[in-house]
Amino acid sequence: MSAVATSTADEIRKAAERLGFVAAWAPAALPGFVEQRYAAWLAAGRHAMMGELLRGVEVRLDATQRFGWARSALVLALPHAYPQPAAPADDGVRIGRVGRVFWVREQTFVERLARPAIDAVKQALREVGHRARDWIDQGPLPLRSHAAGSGLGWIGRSGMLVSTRLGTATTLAVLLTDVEVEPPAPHPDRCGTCRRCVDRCPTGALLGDGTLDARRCVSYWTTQHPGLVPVEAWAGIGDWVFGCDVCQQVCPWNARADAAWARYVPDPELARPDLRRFLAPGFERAFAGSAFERAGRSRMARNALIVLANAGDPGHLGLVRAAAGDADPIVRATAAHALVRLGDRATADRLRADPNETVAGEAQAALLGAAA
Ligand code: B12
Ligand code: SF4
Ligand code: SF4
Repeated sequence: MSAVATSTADEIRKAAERLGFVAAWAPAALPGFVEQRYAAWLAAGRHAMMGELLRGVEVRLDATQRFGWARSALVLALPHAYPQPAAPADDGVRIGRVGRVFWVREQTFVERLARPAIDAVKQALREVGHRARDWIDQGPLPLRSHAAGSGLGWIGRSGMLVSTRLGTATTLAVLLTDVEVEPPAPHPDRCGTCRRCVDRCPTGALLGDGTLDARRCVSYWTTQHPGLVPVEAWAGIGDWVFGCDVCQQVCPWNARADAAWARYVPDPELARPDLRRFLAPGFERAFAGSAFERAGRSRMARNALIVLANAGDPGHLGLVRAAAGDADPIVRATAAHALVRLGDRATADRLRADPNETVAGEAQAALLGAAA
């Protein structure tokens, strides 16, 4: 745990822990090798189409450039090892899996929920004359690097921050502050000879050095990638309709992790969603405030069609045929491939005459691909 220099820092950490966070201090500045790793990752194109990761890299990796007052980072982890809720007992098409972190509804699953607690920590700092600025989730600060710098855990071969107590199921936030702290002792790497995550990743995305190639990662394709998902990536996606947890499910440090922040309440409709709801009207209302809503209906309908195609059950053809008439060309183009996979070439053939060039081209490619 962090060897903080001041009793103020210790008091603030305890205040954060009373609010439900697992908290630890790190220096604001990151070790030089973090930037080298990050730059090498970008140079190799491993960020796929996540262009935002390229922006403002210097500031991203050295927050003290923009916030000259910053001396430390208070790392706040919220555990989310809540159990999977039972699927609703209806006739829904609940064959898609969702990454555990996305089972709570509140957008951006931590921002709204955690905001009052984070503001309370900031207020505690203000009361003792210190300033702070926060970053939660998708912001530009490299949250895992700050967390590794705080000694809360280590960067596993899965790329995740791993803690012996909490496993990998933690959502991270960081407060930059002007509190002076001593650098804590780094957490020893406890992966040892284990390589389960690397070996079991369905797409070989993990490189073995704690980084991944997003161009191969199911989580990237299903949550971040805009537009069409190339058919070559479909097999790896399997039944993951949003996110992917395989590299965490196989991690031995998750076997006993069961801590969950009290305000996290997993929603059965998010943990095992009815795929029909991604393809029918009313998506925004059904998934208001969820990570699905943030991703948007087009991506979720696309993902649902891929899962339906991968399931290979012609009983789902009715849903896929309806998607062939969807207003969204990404959905129609994905439907063309799904139709062919489920054995309905006739409807796919009609899409060759679609007024949208991409849809017509994908229908043609799907039919030719199946014939080859
Ligand atoms: C882009 C992104 C993604 C991308 C790329 C992921 C990746 N591995 O790079 C995609 C879409 C694939 C993704 C997937 C997931 N993500 Co994501 N993602 C992010 C985001 C926004 C930026 C990550 C980033 O900059 N990646 C680029 C790489 C190169 O940087 P990095 O991962 O930080 O790696 C650095 C460290 O490992 C450091 N390092 C290595 N060793 C050491 C040692 C020390 C001592 C130090 C100081 C540093 C250090 O060197 C690397 C280079 O700088 C962060 C939020 C944030 N702002 O940080 C969430 C975040 C990393 N994601 C998170 C989650 C939960 C997920 C998923 C589990 C979601 C899911 N179920 O599908 C998967 C897990 C995939 C995986 N195995 O990593 C959590 C991780 C929590 C944790 N306990 O680790 C974060 C922190 C969000 C949050 N608020 O909690 N994600
Ligand atoms: S999230 Fe899934 S695809 Fe991505 S690295 Fe982990 S196991 Fe592989
Ligand atoms: S599965 Fe094994 S190698 Fe991967 S992060 Fe967990 S302990 Fe480390």
